[in-house]
Parts: sequence; structure tokens; C-alpha cells
Amino acid sequence: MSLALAAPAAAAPVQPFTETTACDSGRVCMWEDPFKAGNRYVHSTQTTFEIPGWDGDNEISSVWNRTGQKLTIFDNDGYTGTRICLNAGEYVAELGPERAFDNEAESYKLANNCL
Ligand SMILES: [Ca+2]
Ligand SMILES: [Ca+2]
Ligand SMILES: [Ca+2]
Repeated sequence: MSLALAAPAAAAPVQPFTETTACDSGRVCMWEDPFKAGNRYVHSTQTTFEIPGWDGDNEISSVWNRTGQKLTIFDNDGYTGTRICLNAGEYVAELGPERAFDNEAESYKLANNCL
């Protein structure tokens, strides 16, 4: 053990990326659980995005589209399958059961219209 480890804790612990509920302007954010809870698997500025297979696919339960475009979310990889569409700035706290899209999302695209 190094003495440095016992030094006064001057630096605050870094907030793990996975525990944040923040979503910066201009980004698409997706969480594992409803109401921005659980892991924040997506925090992206990309207009087309393949949600990672092990960290996001079929797990997303809440979404915030903080971009100025429509957000189309696809049930399958490669922008295929059933889809739902969010307006610019729209936040969906629960993808299920009303939207019937809980734990379904696997990829998304941003565009001027719903795809
Ligand atoms: Ca995917
Ligand atoms: Ca989930
Ligand atoms: Ca799916």
C-alpha cells in the first residue's frame, strides 16, 4: 500500500458515467431503467447510432431526445424492425407499457422526419 492512498481525500470521487441522469443539450440519451435510472447506456451526438449489444440492446427503458431533430428508435440492429418516434426535445420516462417499447431498442437515427 502506498502512503499516497492514505492522503486526505481532497479530490471528490469521479461520478461514474453509468450513474448519471444528466443529458447534455444536443444529445440523445437512453437509460436502462424508467425515469433516467440505471445505467445511461447512450449519451450520443451521432445522427445514426448502433446501441451496443452488451450495454444497451433490449434494455432501454427511458429516453430523452435533446436534439432539434426527430428521433426514430428501432427494435432491431441496423435500423430495422418496429420503431417509435420522439419529437425534438421529447422525454419519455417509460417506454412501456403505453409505447410498448420497453427493453426493445437496438439502434436509432435522427432526421427531420420520423422514419
Ligand atoms: Ca444495437
Ligand atoms: Ca430496462
Ligand atoms: Ca429489440
